[in-house]
Amino acid sequence: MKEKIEVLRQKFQSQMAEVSDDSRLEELRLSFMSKKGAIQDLMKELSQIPNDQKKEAGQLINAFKQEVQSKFDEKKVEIAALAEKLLLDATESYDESMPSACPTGSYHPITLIQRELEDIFESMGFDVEDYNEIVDDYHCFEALNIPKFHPARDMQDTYYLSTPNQLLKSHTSAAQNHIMKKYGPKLKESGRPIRAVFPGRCFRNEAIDACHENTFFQMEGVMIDKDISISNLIYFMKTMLSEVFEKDVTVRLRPGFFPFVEPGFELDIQCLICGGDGCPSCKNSGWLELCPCGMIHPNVLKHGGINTEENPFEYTGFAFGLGLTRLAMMKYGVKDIRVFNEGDINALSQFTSK
Ligand code: FA5
Repeated sequence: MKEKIEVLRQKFQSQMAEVSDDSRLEELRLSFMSKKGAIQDLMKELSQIPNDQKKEAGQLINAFKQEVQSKFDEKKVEIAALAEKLLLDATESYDESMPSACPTGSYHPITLIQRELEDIFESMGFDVEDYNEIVDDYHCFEALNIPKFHPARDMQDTYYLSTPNQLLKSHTSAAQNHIMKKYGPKLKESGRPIRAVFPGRCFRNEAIDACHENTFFQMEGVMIDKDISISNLIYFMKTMLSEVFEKDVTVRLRPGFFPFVEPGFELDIQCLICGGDGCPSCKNSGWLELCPCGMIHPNVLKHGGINTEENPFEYTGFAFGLGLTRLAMMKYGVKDIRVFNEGDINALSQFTSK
């Protein structure tokens, strides 16, 4: 056994001398230390050795194994140090005298709350989707059962591009049609319900005040399957709000009109800035409109290719359009929505996620 180990040691040392990077080191480690490696072969040979020599042979193998392992550890440190040196040499502008504690940036509060919500919805099986900021009239309005000259368009006056038919999306609902077309086939082929949230920046030609901006964020969500009802909608809204605020918040559900849902609701949250007494953040009403929602209108499901003319109620679903910027106001106690777009680093860098 002694001789065999010595031969192996020589082989190991000569191969190790050639190694200069991590991947080659790992290859060598496997060829010696893995279950099919050279040291394991030695262990197998132990069974053929006479009993009175077994103990000594076992100790020799173990000592060799430890020796090999420590050489690997040393080499790993050596390779890392070399890589760092090469990097420093390559960075010509490296200045050792620079202070090490450079100020770091922070995430915008809307990004923080958006990510938090994405995590919450992902944990409930929702896909997170992205969508364009420039959309066409069909996606923003027509596919949502808002034909040309419908009065509901007045509430969502937005900015139109000089390119015909192109506009800045006034709500995240503009992505509903795209989501239905993307996930509809899977719903029909394998029965996988459509569950998706899609956050995004929205634009409106709006009179700006403490709770209205012309550029703000929403997060839309849809769930479509057979037999989806208002109970499903209420369950998801409650779960989401209790996770975000980590405490009971007072909400109210009242009827709301949106041409793309039937029935439609307004979900309001009691203002967390004034506790419901009334302040500029809630337009002195004590309540803040946060998350309109409802059961998706049959025409919208038809536009999305989910239901057909012959079977217009095969699938049902709910949709909601959460005001992300307003949610951030409530979560972080920001009294004026304009703070979010002003770009004041002192104001924006105070927030952290939970
Ligand atoms: C809509 O935008 C609908 N698309 C929402 C919807 C989706 C209804 C799905 C039903 C089903 P609304 O215009 O109310 O609805 O806006 C939704 C939320 O966005 C509001 O509750 C509010 O929180 C926020 N929001 C709307 N306008 C502004 C604004 N100018 N500034 C800041 N937040 C706004």
